[in-house]
Amino acid sequence: MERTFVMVKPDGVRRGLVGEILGRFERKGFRLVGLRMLRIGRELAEAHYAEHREKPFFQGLVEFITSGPVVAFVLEGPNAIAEVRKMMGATHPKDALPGTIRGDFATTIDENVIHGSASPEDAAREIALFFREEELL
Ligand code: RTP
Ligand code: MG
Repeated sequence: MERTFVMVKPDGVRRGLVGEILGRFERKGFRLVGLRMLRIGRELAEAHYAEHREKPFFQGLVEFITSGPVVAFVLEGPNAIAEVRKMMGATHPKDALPGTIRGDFATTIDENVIHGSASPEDAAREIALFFREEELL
């Protein structure tokens, strides 16, 4: 069993894709163990994307992720981290296959609809950034 952190980004919420995206993971068989809707502040955005602090796209990424509400959730299941990344598709939607979330719903790398943890270390760190232990059921 593994837990992963997933987030529908502001473009996905704005476009009304929350139900579609949550539904795909539920139908796949992952268990929803935590869920919250929030507007991310600059501090949390910079902590969440700390690995990209020195990248040229960092400021734009922080602007975007704080531009509107997101829906953050934790999923649990066998190989949840890798499976969720597979269902999300490649970072750049031009490389994401049809049938994946980014392949089906995104066209640009800046607004690519969804985030999912990339490793067990990232999952643990990101879950702790967004949820208190008692919020995970
Ligand atoms: P995420 O963290 O959002 O789930 O995306 P990811 O793991 O697939 O990609 P990552 O390398 O962690 O990049 C985080 C987000 O930064 C934006 N990005 N822009 N312009 C660029 O070259 C570039 N590279 C990355 C994307 O929006 C990506 O989702
Ligand atoms: Mg990433």
